[in-house]
Amino acid sequence: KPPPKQIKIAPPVTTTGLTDVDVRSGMQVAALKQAVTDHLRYSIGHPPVATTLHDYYYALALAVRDRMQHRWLNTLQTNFDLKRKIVCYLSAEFLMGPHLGNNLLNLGIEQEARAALAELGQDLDIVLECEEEPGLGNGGLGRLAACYLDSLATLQRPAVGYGIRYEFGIFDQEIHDGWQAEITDKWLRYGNPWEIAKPEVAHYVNWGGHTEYYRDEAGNDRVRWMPYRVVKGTAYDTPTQGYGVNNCNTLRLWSAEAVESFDFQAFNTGDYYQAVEDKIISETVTKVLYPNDEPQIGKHLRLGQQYFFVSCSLQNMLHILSLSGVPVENFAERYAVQLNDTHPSIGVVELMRLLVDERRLDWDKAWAITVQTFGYTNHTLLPEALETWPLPMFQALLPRHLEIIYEINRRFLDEVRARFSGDEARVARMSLIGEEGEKCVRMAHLAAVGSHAINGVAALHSDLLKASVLKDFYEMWPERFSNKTNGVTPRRFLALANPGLRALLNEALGEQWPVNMEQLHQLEAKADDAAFRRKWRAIKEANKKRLADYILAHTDIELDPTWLFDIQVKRIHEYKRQHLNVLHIVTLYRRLKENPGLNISPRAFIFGGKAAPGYFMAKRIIKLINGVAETINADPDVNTRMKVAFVPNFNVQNAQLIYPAADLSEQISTAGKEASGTGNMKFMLNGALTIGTLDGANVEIREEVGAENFFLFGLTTEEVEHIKREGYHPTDCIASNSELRTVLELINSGYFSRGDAEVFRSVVNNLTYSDPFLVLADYAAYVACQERVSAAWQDKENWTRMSILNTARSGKFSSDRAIREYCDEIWNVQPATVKL
Ligand code: GLG
Repeated sequence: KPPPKQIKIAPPVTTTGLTDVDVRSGMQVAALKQAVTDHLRYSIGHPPVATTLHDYYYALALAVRDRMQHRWLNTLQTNFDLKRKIVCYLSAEFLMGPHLGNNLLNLGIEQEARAALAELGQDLDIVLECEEEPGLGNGGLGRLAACYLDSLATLQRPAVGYGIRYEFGIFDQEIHDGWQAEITDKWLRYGNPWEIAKPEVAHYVNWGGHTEYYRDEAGNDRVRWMPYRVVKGTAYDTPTQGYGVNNCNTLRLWSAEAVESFDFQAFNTGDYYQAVEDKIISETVTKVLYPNDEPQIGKHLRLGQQYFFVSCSLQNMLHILSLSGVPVENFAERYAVQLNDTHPSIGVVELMRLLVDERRLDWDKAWAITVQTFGYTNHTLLPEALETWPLPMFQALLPRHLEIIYEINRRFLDEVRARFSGDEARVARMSLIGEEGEKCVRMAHLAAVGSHAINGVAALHSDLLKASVLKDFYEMWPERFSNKTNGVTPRRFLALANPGLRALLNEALGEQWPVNMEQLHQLEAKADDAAFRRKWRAIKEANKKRLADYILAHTDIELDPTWLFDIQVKRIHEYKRQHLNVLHIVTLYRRLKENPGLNISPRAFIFGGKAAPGYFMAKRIIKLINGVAETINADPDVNTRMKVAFVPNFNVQNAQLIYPAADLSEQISTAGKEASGTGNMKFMLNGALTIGTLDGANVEIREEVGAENFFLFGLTTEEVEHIKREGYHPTDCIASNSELRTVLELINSGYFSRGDAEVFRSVVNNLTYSDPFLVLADYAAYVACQERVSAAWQDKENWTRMSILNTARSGKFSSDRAIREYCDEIWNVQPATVKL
């Protein structure tokens, strides 16, 4: 039969004269306005009398998503047609932050949306505040994954972010009487306009049980995994739009459900109540994000989460591969899979299982594919953060994987013995199984053995990685190691967060800088232009006013935007040393009390950050900051020259107000402990000067901006190690520094805790008798460095010059640079332009 004639159907015309194509994809004000109105009516369905501000947010979000949908589908089709290699970024965390503002920016329709809402009587800025941000991450690691998705799309690289759709993300932090209180993050409560549920995209994940051996038709010995339970993972897709391009990639998050027709007969009792219980247990898997940043948590369910999302993701890749008719042997030519820390490193074993047990490839072929596929990024050297799983727990959950690990290990250790014959100590050190104390699986070793590329996240960290945690692996495979210094997206953290500066940069440099951050170097010439400096200062002051308003609304603390804004925002952790910052504040306070005429630069000390709910010392540090704030802010002797504020619930949304308002960025971790830091980069982008140690990416920030524009203090990594080797005695620091002694005594006396001397005893004792992060050893240098800051602030013009130079020289820290390096040196993934 001849094919039916193609009939052209004219798009229906709405009463406004817009075609429905326009209403779904038009980028002009009229189309957007009509789209919002339509979504209010057809998607949300409240009568005008019940329409809320949130409804406007939701309707605009849906209208924006429609515009992305078009681009997203074209991207998927283009990738499929061109059979391009795809980056699969596996991460247990994606800290995306609010989507609406960012998507408007990346689509280039902010002004149009603003005007469309205005015609409907709404203010875009107020509507933007309605968004509940998806807090599916703890801190730097999760936010890095989000920045990388932004750059991948912007650089037109085919990519999928694979992760977990936690029903509850990172807890909301409230401050009650100075203490942190954790509130469940019910982010899905009012729906999520950005995700598209794909219930038909589902994979089944096994748990527990045992393995059986059998002989296949060809006479080969094979293994069958007889699980105790099966959980179903379904996909939820969030399109991630590139900036100024049509490319729109996918963030695919897996949600766990029960398999009701659990049809392994031996286990199927047909009991309805059992089935409901099964549903509850299954759904638990993706219920909540573990709120631990650095230390590993070692919980059964956490391993379950990791295996769940990794298995779904790898099955999904195999499924798509066979859809496109590519043989499984070509897996590594089509997928570059990156392990964001060891959390997804069970993927190495799972891919082996899928290839050997299910696709019946022979071991060597499967192993070659696996190693060629994976890359591993290490994010920390802290021993307490390196993941290991006790063997009994691992065996109970993943019996087949443990067998495969033993086989990987057997072959690997043979290789080690062949290379380093007679060195049994090395063999024991490198084994995938730790034997000292409780036997365990070492996930970093697994990731290193199963990946062709291993990288750290800043130059110093990559060097330390090769010299410490993965030294033996570096000696075995030096060619696998490289550095990929972290980066942050200038779209969200400069263009979106700092519209004032964006306008000035557009005026001075044109509009290409958000995708070509090296152009910022052209600002260097402007640093000597007094009129430009005036504009620069006015923008900074307006940003400080904006933050001061926010802080007043959320804490009742009033800050003066003409003061120096000295800011430390990040997770609360002893190695990040928020308490060192506090010691300086108390020092300054005492000096002012004793010498009221002292000439200091008036300063607002601003903190923000969450503590892991079970981290005793971190929670005390929050209480200490708030105690010191309460005392100082209420003291008329000093509060015209210094104040302290703790911004509750630090998240991506308020971070966008905080970074642009900073004059001084606190990056004061113990040298060798902060792998990179990325907040340091966000501050620099926005023209803050850094006070910092030679740690993580601070080293490279200082290199880029020049030593004269950076406030350096403190022990180096080698000095820290030396002191620790020699035996560190914090009491010596106290004995030789009477000011430090007085400061500690004041804190210990109950002065900052309404007379209760118990509250901070543990903090002071810890510093006095143990001080594992050398706070006291760096105290004097830090205080002296802060005096240099104070003096530098007095020279407004020069401070502004330095501020401009910080932004001008921040180009290296764009995530575009980082992603180009990953694509060229690890993933071998090329750009693919998407046309509409
Ligand atoms: C880690 C490190 C940070 C690093 C981040 C991203 O502690 O120093 O910047 O990953 O690589 N847990 C983290 O946030």
